[in-house]
Amino acid sequence: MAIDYSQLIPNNVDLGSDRRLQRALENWQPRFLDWWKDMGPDGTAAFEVYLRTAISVDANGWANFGYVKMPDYRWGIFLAGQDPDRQIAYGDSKGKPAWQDVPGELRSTLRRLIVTQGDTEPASVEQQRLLGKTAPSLYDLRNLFQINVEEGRHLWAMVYLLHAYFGRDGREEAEALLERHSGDPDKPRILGAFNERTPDWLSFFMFTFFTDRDGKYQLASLAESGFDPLARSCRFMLTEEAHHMFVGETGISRIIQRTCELMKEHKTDDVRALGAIDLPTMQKYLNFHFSVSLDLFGQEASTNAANYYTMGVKGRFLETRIDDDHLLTGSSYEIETIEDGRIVKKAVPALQALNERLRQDYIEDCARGVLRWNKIIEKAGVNFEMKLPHRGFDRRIGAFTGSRVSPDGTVLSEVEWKANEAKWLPTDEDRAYVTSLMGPAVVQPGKFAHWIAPPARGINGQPADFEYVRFN
Ligand code: BYC
Repeated sequence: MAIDYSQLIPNNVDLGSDRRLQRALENWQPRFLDWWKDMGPDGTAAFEVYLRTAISVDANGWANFGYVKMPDYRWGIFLAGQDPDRQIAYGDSKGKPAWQDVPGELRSTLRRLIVTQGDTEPASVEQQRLLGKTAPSLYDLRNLFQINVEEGRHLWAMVYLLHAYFGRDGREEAEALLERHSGDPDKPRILGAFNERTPDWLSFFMFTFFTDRDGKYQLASLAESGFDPLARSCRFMLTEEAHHMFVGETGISRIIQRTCELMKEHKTDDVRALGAIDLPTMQKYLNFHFSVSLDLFGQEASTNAANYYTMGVKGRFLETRIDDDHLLTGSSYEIETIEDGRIVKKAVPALQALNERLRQDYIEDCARGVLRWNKIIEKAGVNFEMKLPHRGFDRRIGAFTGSRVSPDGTVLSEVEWKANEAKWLPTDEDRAYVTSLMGPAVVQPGKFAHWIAPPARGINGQPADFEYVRFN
């Protein structure tokens, strides 16, 4: 169904035919806008930003580019097209038609998953709200704002589901999504990574590379949900997520490129003296963001995950392309855990290991990106290799919690850890240095901060010196 932009809330769900639901969402809309004003990108209400807006959910040509003031962005409800013959692909309901409504017995489970997903979206906007002040270019500023408005829309996607399918409980949860805040000691966001700070652009690019990629994998699993409206919401969200990861990957690539250029030009490793970010510091930021994002996959052995799968509410990454029985009752999966101070492999029932399996898919995807970063370093003739740390490194959730594991996967004593921590994770001094580079935003079209290379190409075929943001 085409997106109807004549409505107060643009949508392709025929919202106008359900007056009650429409009114409820129209009530929530000003609350969302208040939240955007208070917690969204700071001091930007008058900026005109070259943004893309969805005009259709079809694969070809869904995006329309133009200048928009962010509070006027047409946040709306867009679900990918419906396949009337879609069947549930796994679990106890395998082969049954996908549910168009919430089965009573799955209500609280589905609500919880939708709330957890929804909570991350405004959280990330809150984490990034001050970054505009230090943008390294107009191009980067525009990309930040594009991500922010799309995370806002992802919140809308989950709020629609809560309002449309979960009655009063859903409406209360939708309110609460605006009341919890990232890092708030009393009402924090639900998942750990979304209470961390994103104080500088190195963190931002690492976040969009690593944490948005968790979004890709979680959304892909929810896109397999038997609850069809959730599956269709997530399918469309995934098309937007791709750009966020692109921003992260190319952002880091451009910092690496700049650093390597300076290293070669000045024949030195000490690029800090030249106002750039040294590769070891980037590696430490990578270690931090990777391990925080690994935590987002939950416990290695999880009965929650087994239940989600068996009940048909959350599948595996690309479930329908996997060649097995899609029940997993008789199979096992090897996870890593710590026993007697050593990392050991242990077979657990495959159903319980679904979080770990998804984490593995994610790690392989991250590794491909790191390989591309290393190609840039290699091509520049610099002798350095970026590496993903071991999955047990600095974890707060799951089997490695409470243990000390080095990036190469050795279990350490607390003393050994303390002696090396500053080599592996950003220190206060590293953070202060990176922050010191975040000067006032670079706002002349085509100019870039000293520590980052320009992008290979601009947005939507525009040149790098295009006026991506106009300040009013
Ligand atoms: N922090 O059995 P377990 C995105 C809790 S990112 C705090 O392993 P489960 C985005 C867990 O809730 C994608 N608590 O749990 C990216 C459970 O609590 P209870 C977000 C945690 O349910 C960038 C207990 O520990 N989407 O979209 O199998 C920008 C036992 O754990 C954490 C989703 O996450 C944690 N990290 O797995 C913008 C999808 N991990 O039951 C957006 C929806 C676990 O003991 N969520 N716990 O009270 C889920 O599928 C699952 O909730 C999780 C956890 C995979 C997160």
